[in-house]
Parts: sequence; structure tokens; C-alpha cells
Amino acid sequence: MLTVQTSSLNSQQLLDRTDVLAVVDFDAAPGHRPTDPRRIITPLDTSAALREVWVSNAGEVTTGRSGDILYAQSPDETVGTLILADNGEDLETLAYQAYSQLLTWLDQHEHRQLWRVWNYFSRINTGEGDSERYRRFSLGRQRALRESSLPDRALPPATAIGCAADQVFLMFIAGSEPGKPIENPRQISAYRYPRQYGPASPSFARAAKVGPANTEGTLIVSGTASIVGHETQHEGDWQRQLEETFRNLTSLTRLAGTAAAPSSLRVYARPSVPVDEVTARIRQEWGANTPIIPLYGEICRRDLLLEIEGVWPLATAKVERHAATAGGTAIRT
Ligand code: 3EB
Repeated sequence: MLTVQTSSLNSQQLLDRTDVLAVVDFDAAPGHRPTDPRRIITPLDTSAALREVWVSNAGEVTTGRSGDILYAQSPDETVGTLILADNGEDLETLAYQAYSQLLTWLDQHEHRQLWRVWNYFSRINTGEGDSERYRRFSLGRQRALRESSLPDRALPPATAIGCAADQVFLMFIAGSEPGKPIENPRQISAYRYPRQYGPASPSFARAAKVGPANTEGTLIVSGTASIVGHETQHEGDWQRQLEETFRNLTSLTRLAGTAAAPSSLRVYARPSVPVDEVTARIRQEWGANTPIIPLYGEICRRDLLLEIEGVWPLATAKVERHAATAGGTAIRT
């Protein structure tokens, strides 16, 4: 089973562990891509000295490289990144190239089911109307996914955020069994958004249960924002957007059957938003020890000020006890 922890230990200490599939650092100016596939530098700045650690209890971890993909795998899960240089080409083309390379590669492997994708690329809101880079990205992603015959109802959870680096950065998780997607009754499925949001709807599920029998595993929740139906709520008011986002997350996690606290959260906030105040309010909501990584980034809709994603344990008492003896769900030092 795959779990995620947040840690303030340095990356090298964490990479010395044999059960680690990925140590995810955050840096808006990532520099060279590390050669160890398990060391991932996400091109966004954080206001905290924290990183994510993705850990598997399934067995030996091996790593490899194929084209633009670097990956680490246990017997049950693959975690990897695919990075393309943003050479100024149209985002439809770059997204198509990235996703078709990833999907073709996955098809040749045992862990061919996408469980989760993160998408980061620069100037996400640049361009007017259907020329906006985010909308072009959605078009290329959709074209690649449709060519690979993945039906909308089997899409993975995702996040799409604007970064400063000139790269198209994808991080992904895959497994041999498909995740079980969950949609939010308060929101129209993103893949059914009406035409006003662009020529291709965004290809992602609101959440998915992944792991053993999709029951004792993990709930992975997409970037979630202040959207009800398909419309942005509380334009210009980050506090009310945050409260709406809580309602969406509560709706999703209840439907998934977990009342547990999140194992790890990422918060994305536009630079105008006091992200530490957002973090404080989240800790009021879910507990003072909630592991949160506060990040600065551009949200894909111009009227959205923040977005929250996370991972929840699909806790049965048995799984929780096991996790506690195996080292807990969050390392805090
Ligand atoms: C939304 O709910 C907000 O295009 O991959 C959230 C998560 C959003 C993922 C994506 C977009 C994406 O529509 C935006």
C-alpha cells in the first residue's frame, strides 16, 4: 500500500530509506533534474521547509529511465515524472506529446493504470478565450487520453497549476488495478463542463480510491476549489473560497466513506493570498497537526484564488493500527 507523509528531514536522509518511492521537494527554480528518479523537484515555491515522502510497504523499490520519464516502482505501485522543456511550442502540442509518451509507456508495463497526475506549466492563464494556455493544455491532454481509449469515467484525479519554470512537468502514480473514481455531487464532473470553459473539458476525476481492493487503500483527491455546479463562487474573496472548498472536500471524503484526518495536503494559493492564514484556517478545520504543504502558484481559472488537494487514509481500525506500528502516517520533526 502507498502512503504519503510530510517531513522536514532533509531529502538525502529520506532517500536512504528503502521503502521510499518519491521524495517530493518544492522549488520554483528547480535547476537540473536530479538523476535519482525518486528525488522529485516540483517547480513551485513553498513557504514551509517541508517535503512529501511517498512510501510503499509492498517490497523492494527499483528505479529506471525511459525517454523523458524517470520512475521508481515497488511490486504494487509506480511513481514517476515526465518533464518536457517548454520550448515555446503551443501547449496543445506539448500536452499531447507529454501524455502520449506517458500513456504509451504505461501500456508496456504492469502498472498501466493511472492513479494520479499532477500538471505544472508556465503562464497558465496567458492567452485570451480558447487560446488561453490552460485551455490549449486541456485540448492536448484530452486528445492523447482519447487516443489511448481511456473512457472519461476512468480518468484519474489531477491537479493543473501554473509555475514559473519553462517546463511541462508531470508527476504520476500508477498501479496494476484501476482506481475507483469518485465524483462530487456538489460539482459537475470536470469532464462534463459546458463549452464556456474551453473547447475541451478538463480530463480528471474529483477523487479516486486506490490500492488493495480499493477499500483499505488510499483516497486521492484532486485539486479542489470554490466551484459549485460548474461555476466559480465568491470571486475575489479568498476566505469564502476557502470555506466553499472545505464543503467540497467534506462532500467528497464523506462519499468515499472516510472520516479520518488527511495524511497530507497541498494548498495552492495565488501570490495575493496570505497562504499562512489559509494554513492556519485549515488546521482549525482538520486539527492542529494536519500535514500541509503551502504552495504559491497560479490556479487554472482566473477567478479562483486557491485550491486544496490531498490524500486520506481509507481507514479501518486494522489499517490504522498497522500504519502506526509501521511508522505512523506523518513524520513530524
Ligand atoms: C476545477 O475544479 C478546478 O485541469 O487537471 C482542478 C484539478 C482544476 C485539476 C486539471 C483543474 C484540473 O475545475 C481546476
